[in-house]
Amino acid sequence: MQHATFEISGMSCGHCVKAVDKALQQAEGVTVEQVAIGSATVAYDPQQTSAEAIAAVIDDAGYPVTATR
Ligand SMILES: [Cu+2]
Repeated sequence: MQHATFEISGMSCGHCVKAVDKALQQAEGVTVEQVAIGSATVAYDPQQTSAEAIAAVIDDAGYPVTATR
């Protein structure tokens, strides 16, 4: 498993945290480690997904990813 942390804009409350968490939980190959306002940290299987694909999942949930590390 690899790890990635995403900095996310547009998150302002617990609802946003839940929305991002839910989107990540549904993404294949992703284990959510922590979601907070403005960031998310996950572990992922590089055979099933990539940091870019996970960032796209967060974007699609309505919260633009501003940085990945
Ligand atoms: Cu919110």
